[in-house]
Amino acid sequence: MSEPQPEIQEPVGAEPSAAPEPAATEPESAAAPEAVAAGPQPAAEAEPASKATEAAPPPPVVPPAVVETDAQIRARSAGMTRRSLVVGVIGAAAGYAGYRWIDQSEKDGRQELPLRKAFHVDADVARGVFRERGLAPTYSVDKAVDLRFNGPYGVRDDIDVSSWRLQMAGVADAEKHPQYQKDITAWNYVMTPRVDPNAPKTVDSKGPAEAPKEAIWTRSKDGFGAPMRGQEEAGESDSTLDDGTPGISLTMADLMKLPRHELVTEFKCIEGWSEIVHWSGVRLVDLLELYPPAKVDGREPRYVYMETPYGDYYCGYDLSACRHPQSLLVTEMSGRPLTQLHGAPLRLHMPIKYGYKQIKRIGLIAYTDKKPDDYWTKLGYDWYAGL
Ligand SMILES: Nc1nc2c(c(=O)[nH]1)N[C@H]1C(S)=C(S)[C@@H](COP(=O)(O)O)O[C@H]1N2
Ligand SMILES: [Mo]
Repeated sequence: MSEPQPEIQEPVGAEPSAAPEPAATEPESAAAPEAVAAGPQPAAEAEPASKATEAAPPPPVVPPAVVETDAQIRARSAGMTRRSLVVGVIGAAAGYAGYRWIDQSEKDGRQELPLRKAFHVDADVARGVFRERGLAPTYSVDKAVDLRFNGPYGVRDDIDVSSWRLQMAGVADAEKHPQYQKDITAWNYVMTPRVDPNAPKTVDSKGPAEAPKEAIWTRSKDGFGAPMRGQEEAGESDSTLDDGTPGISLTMADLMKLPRHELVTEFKCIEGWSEIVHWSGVRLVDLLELYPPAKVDGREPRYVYMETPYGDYYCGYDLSACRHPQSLLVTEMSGRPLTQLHGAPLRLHMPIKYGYKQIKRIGLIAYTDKKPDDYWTKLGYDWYAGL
């Protein structure tokens, strides 16, 4: 990684540095020293040896990606050419116009930095005005590497991707959509216990270290045989939907109707490592525009909550962060379908946030006006996780 660290790394206010150092404060290290996958820190065995055997999500039924990356937009507005990246069209001209001012304000290397310093007394203002509207730096695709594996929560077993749905709650006029469901919590995701002696050790923390013939982890059932939720250290999410919550239930084909985008950005884990990654998928903002939030007390809800199927891992976000033009719902990394361990069939990349907000295997996106629960916040980390 020869690229210089981007300027936006500089924290505004105290919050990023206020996030506890994983090694020092990780409760799991004290409570369960044998557990390898303690926190958002790098796993000992970084690369899954099982890539080839993992089930891939259904091939995207989409026209070939005709997209323009933010890098390209920016390069063009700066009068440069970037031939290494895909050329194409952007989904919405309106969106493009809306972001142009960002690109222009950025082309000389984030001119707003001095302003950010002036605002440091008010972290909320700074966050809203600068951090979440500024673009993270982008790179040419030849700088990208295959992202290491780092977090097992919610991806310990293999999901049958044909059973995957993206549930959405809090959507305006949900019942008017053909994908409306009276109870989106009743959906049954089909999980297969992973049987893979080569899987990274981090997925072994709830099973025997060497178990070639047996499942390395099995989801518990409750007394009625239903899969139990929130089975990891942080426990069940406070933001879990009530049974009987209506919403919409999207298939991958529904998602693939959105314009494809590619992005080459730096992924940063709070532990201190970072890697430049080539992501492909659809913009979260495009999904949110297609299925906008229902008003709460006459206005937009402030937050978005996401969780894995059965809620083992979960994250909360400001709606504004989700509308950031680089917040991407990822289906492919390095030009290949996501592997199970990297969050197949759908994960989030949000380059304005640390890795622990970049949830893998998203099963639910819910609008809410109540600050959502968050896996690592429960364990002492900063809720915003901003860069
Ligand atoms: N479902 C899920 N998403 C997750 C995690 C996890 O454990 N489970 N870990 C987070 C953290 S701390 C990091 S650094 C990245 C790691 O993603 P990777 O394994 O694809 O590198 O995923 C984030 N999203
Ligand atoms: Mo992380």
